Amino acid sequence: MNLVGTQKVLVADDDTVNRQVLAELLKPEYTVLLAKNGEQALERAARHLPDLILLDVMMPDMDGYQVLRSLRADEQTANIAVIFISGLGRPEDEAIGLKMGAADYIAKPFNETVVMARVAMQLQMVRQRRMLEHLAHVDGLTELANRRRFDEVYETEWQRSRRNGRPLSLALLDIDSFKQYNDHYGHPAGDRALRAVARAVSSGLRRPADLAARYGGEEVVLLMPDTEAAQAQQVVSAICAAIAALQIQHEASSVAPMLTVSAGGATLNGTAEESCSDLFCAADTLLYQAKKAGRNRVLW
Ligand code: GH3
Ligand code: MG
Ligand code: MG
Ligand code: MG
Repeated sequence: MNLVGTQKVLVADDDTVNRQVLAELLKPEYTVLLAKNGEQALERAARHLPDLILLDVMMPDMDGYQVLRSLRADEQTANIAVIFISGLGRPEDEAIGLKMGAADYIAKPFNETVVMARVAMQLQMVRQRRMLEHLAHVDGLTELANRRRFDEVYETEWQRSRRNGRPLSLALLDIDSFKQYNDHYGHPAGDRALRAVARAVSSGLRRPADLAARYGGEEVVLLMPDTEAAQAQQVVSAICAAIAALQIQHEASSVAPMLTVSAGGATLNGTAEESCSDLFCAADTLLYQAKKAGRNRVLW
């Protein structure tokens, strides 16, 4: 996530001089992208996902209003901040732009200092919004997604799987004898072990759409869209093996002299009549059975 580093600004204007003046103005502080018409603006926005778009209103073929509507209609670009920069300078024009969802409106001819100040203010708000989203979605200790994030993604992926008939795999991982680990090595060591486990889980995921979230204290849930049971089970087994291979010493474990995990997994096969809590319950039941059967194993 782009919380630090240079922010990207896309300037979309059919007037060559305007484009150049704005580019020169912004270049010392930001990465500047240029588009000379609406179509190019949409293409560059989708490809580069800029933090902010300075968007001319009057352009031939596709005007700025249409560009903004198309941006909002596409999930990927829907939240990109847009400042209209327009020769239409009446208060009514400004009101129209803001009602459409533009973050700000600058009338031409523009004052360079004011443009820079307004751009800086919008980019500051973009950073703050990203930071809040990060805090709302990420678990502070492990840096995995948190349960709130998991619930959102799970709902979306479950619906998608029902719609397109593709499999959806879910697994629950739980550290074995972790209470004894804390009792034996202390809570701070437990936290470090938990972070190491989280890193191993993250590195073990194969696809960008896979999600690992901290579901409870020492429980991690894995969501693997479009993944068959056999394939998902392989991923989870490899993750469990990688965790054991970390060789985190655990003398007090009832299982092995090192930290191990147990896992239960289940796969929704698109056509099934189950609810999303059924899939979760199936994985949870198998986790319970994995514990009962002696821990340090994966059941599907
Ligand atoms: P089992 O093999 O059956 O899973 O046994 P367990 O001891 O791991 O299971 P249990 O659910 O009884 O205990 C989980 C322990 O995880 C209890 C708690 O002290 C520890 N735990 C939960 N969250 C954290 C955390 O954030 N940091 C640390 N250090 N420990 C945690
Ligand atoms: Mg124009
Ligand atoms: Mg537990
Ligand atoms: Mg446990």
